Parts: sequence; structure tokens; C-alpha cells
Amino acid sequence: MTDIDPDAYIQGILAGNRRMIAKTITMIESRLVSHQQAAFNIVEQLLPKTGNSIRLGITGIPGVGKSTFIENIGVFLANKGHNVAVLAVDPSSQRSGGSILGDKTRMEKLSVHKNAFIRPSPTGETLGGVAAKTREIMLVCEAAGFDVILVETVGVGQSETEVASMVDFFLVLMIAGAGDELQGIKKGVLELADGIAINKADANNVTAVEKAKKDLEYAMQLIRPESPNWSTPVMTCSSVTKGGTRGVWETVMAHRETSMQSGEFKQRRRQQSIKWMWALVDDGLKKFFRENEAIGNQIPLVSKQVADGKLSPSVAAKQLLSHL
Ligand SMILES: Nc1nc2c(ncn2[C@@H]2O[C@H](COP(=O)(O)OP(=O)(O)OP(=O)(O)O)[C@@H](O)[C@H]2O)c(=O)[nH]1
Ligand SMILES: [Mg+2]
Repeated sequence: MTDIDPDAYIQGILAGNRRMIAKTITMIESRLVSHQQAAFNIVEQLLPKTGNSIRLGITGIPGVGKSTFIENIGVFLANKGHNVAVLAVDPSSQRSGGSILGDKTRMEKLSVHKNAFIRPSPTGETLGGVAAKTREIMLVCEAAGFDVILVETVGVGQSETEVASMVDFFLVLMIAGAGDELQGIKKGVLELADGIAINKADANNVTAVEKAKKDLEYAMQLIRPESPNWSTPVMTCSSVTKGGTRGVWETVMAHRETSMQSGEFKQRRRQQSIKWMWALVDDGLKKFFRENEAIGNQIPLVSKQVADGKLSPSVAAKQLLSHL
């Protein structure tokens, strides 16, 4: 990939060529600066052809049924003629060997569907890095004609915030009786939700799900809605009976319609782009800072002085920053 002809990639991607899509994504994920730069160049030129998809983020604690849900809704949409790309943000995948989407058996039908494309989480040192790569991959998929992008993220840590800030609709999957704290009420995940679906509403679980739905509806009243035009609905669904999938999708479409009419759709995407730019600036600054030789030389000594209480953290920070 030393001699990369961007035009060949761009034409290939625009024509929906899977091999070109995959090769570009590999460059985005590469640690080689030359590959990353080539990929950025390609994505930059693809930009006018991006943005036309429905971006849906899905989160929930491990085992809630995210992958099975994505298989279910993905097949439903692909059968309707949508082109569906499934991406993931899983900062733990490097260590765990890839939990999210690693298990393709959960997406048995979707993974072989001609209208679907499934890509596991990129790896990276930081969550920010992983999320940034997923954003670029999303743009490539959009340019390639995928009109529905599903982004799965595991509901632990900060990855929900990252995914919420790259999608149009953020869906939180829950299960009945798992304990509210566990599922993120206290972590503020529900504040990010555009919709909540209580999953596994099947067999002898139905009564518990109905109770959980009532509890959650009550809890959601205490959270101030972000938009005056939308209050986060609590839905129920099951990947076993396949009940609720259509309802979830209709809710996503209703939200889209409402937010487009109010102008919030455009506004949200604009804010997301600005936020993304600043996240990249922050990352770049930190990298630049750490790689600066004069600063790097001082860090061990200054850190020791701070740890020993000989230098205050604020004076130390000022001292280090003065080298910029
Ligand atoms: N009864 C029932 N079981 C379900 C449903 N959806 C998923 N499951 C089961 O729940 C288990 C976990 O499902 P996954 O789809 O792997 O869950 P996940 O949220 O993707 O899990 P991680 O990727 O590990 O975070 C599997 O055994 C599924 O078969 C459902 O609607 N009803
Ligand atoms: Mg999964």
C-alpha cells in the first residue's frame, strides 16, 4: 500500500466495491502514519457523499442482547431493501480479543446477507482513538451507499458517550430486574438515550418486563428531556419472538421526522462535528505535548516532586505548559 492511488479507492468505494471498502478501513485502522494519511485524504474527498444514512447507536450491559437485537433489526431492514452497515466501539476489544461482534454466530443471517456489512471494533490505545476511527469508517460506509449504520457499544465505561455523539438516535437496551445502578441510571446513560427498549420480553419474563417498563417510565420523568419536542419512550422487544423490532424502528423514524422538522437533526450533526474536531485537537495536543523533548525530559522529575508534595500540581502543570 505504499503507492496509494486515492482515485482508485474513491471510485471503488462509491461503486460499493467491498474490497475497496475493506482496504480503506484497514488503512484507517493502521498504525502507520502513511496509511492513516492516505485514508484521511480518501475520506476527505468522500465527504460530499456522506451523511445520508440513518445513524443508530445501541448500548446496554453485557448480555442484554445487543448483538442478537442487531441481527434481528438488521435482517428486518436488509430485507426491506436497506443497505445496513454494523460497526462497533469496544475499547476493550484489544485486551479481550474482541467481545463485541466477535461472536458472529449472533449475527448468523445478517453476516451473510447481501445488503449487510459487519465490521468489528477497531483497536486503539484510547477510547477517543477507537471512536475517531469508527467515525471515519462510518463515513466510508455512507459513501459506499449504506443507508443504515448500526453502531454497537458495550455499556460499561465512557464508550456510550462517544457513540451517542456520533449517531442520530441512541438506543439503550435494558433487561428487567438487573438492578438500576448496573444498567446505568446513575451513570447518566439514560440521559443520553433517545429511546429505551427493555429486551427479552418473552416467555415467563413478560410480567417482569411490564413492571420494569412502568418503573423506567417513572424514572425518565425525573430526567429533563434534552429536546422540548421529544420525550424518550420506553419500549419492549424480544429477539426470540421478534416482537417489538418494528416498533423500535418506527420510533427511530418518528424521531427523525420530528427532529428534521424542528431543525434539531441538522443542529445535532453540526454540534457533533464541532465536538469531534475539538476531541481531535485535544488528542493531538496531548500527543504533541508528550512527544515534546524538553517537556518529556522534565516529566519524571516534576512528577516526583508533585508526588512528594514538594511542588503543587498547579505550579507543576504551569511549568510544563510553559514549554509549549
Ligand atoms: N430470551 C431471550 N434471550 C435473548 C434475547 N436476546 C438475546 N438473548 C440471549 O441473551 C444472550 C446474550 O445475547 P447477546 O446478543 O450476545 O448480548 P450482547 O448484549 O451482545 O452481549 P455482549 O456482546 O457480550 O455485550 C444470548 O444467549 C442470547 O441468545 C431475547 O430477546 N430473549
Ligand atoms: Mg454483543
